[in-house]
Amino acid sequence: MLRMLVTGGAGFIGANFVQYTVRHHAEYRVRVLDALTYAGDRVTLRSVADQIEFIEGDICDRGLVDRLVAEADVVVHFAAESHVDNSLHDPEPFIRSNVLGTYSLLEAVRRHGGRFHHISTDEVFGDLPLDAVEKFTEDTPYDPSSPYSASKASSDMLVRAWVRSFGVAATLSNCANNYGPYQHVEKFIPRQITNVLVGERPKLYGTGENIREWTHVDDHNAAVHLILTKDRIGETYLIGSGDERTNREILDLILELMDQDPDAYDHVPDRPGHDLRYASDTTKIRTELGWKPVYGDFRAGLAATIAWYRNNEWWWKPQKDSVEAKYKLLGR
Ligand code: NAD
Ligand code: TDX
Repeated sequence: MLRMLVTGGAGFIGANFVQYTVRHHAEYRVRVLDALTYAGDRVTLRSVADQIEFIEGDICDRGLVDRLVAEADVVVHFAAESHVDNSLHDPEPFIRSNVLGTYSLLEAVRRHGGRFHHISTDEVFGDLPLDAVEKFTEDTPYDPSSPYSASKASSDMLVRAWVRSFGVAATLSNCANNYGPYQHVEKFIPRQITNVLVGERPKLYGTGENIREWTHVDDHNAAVHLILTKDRIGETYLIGSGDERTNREILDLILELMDQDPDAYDHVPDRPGHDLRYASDTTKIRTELGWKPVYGDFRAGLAATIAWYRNNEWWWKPQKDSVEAKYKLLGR
């Protein structure tokens, strides 16, 4: 058995990763380290609670991290502040958790050895014009726009430096926008679905022409597992479905799938510095590692996600009012 430490395992992607690992990878004994911020909830792991160990704690707690890393063979690092709008309102937690937290983990891995995989985002590259065919590659220079993406870019740079200078056995992946069950209601797709469910109108930032490349969370997590099976230390892989859509298209589809009027939504003021388009060239992970997304049909994946939110109100409802109150203050 390999001992795996998953940071941020009570959040959206981390919890799906832990569930996926328990279901498909019996070779790992999983331990989760999560600070249970507003974005993390133990209840998200209840279906696997008996098969994992959960530790409530902060990745910036150097003593705790040192002990847990010493007891792990593999560390998969998801923990982060993850919402762009929050970073525009208050950047500090982003610098702390995303930069200092990653530093604290890297120092522990430097001392104790073991494999480290760092989860990052395509937002580190900045954005692409709306009308271009160009995509990000692993060699695209970093050019982050928001405090969130700047903090993730910093963490990626730290990982690369620790590989080169200290020989830390790390890999990195930069994934496109994820969707699926257990995504926090502050994020675009869950916010609009749950708005419809509570009788609020969905909210579209600006013109709605911004483009994202939506990738199912299980496809992301399958890619991470594939990377873990290979010893390509120091390598970075882009992950993305290739399915690019404007925000307005996504909203149209949500309204259609939820039997709403096509114009039953509000335009709200745009996000400051709003990135226009993200799109990743995923040739490297497809050809080197043989990864390809299983969730090819976005419409079906979105319908399943809508059904999940419909059936799991107990999970998201407690957060909904406070999230909307926060958006109201931001005017969005
Ligand atoms: P999330 O906000 O849903 O979950 C983050 C988790 O990390 C929460 O459980 C939270 O409690 C925990 N956490 C935060 N700060 C912590 C700290 N200091 N110590 C310990 N735990 C802490 O985020 P997510 O959407 O699941 O994203 C997970 C990772 O994937 C992040 O690194 C993010 O940058 C990256 N990513 C996300 C997306 C996406 O579309 N959501 C896409 C690409 C990459
Ligand atoms: O109410 C909304 N209306 C709206 O039009 C919200 C919340 C968002 N939007 C727009 C902004 C973006 O163009 O939808 C798009 C997606 O927004 P988010 O869900 O906030 O995602 P994004 O900013 O693209 O970042 C996400 O993908 C990359 C994740 O939150 C990051 O953690 C990840 O790194």
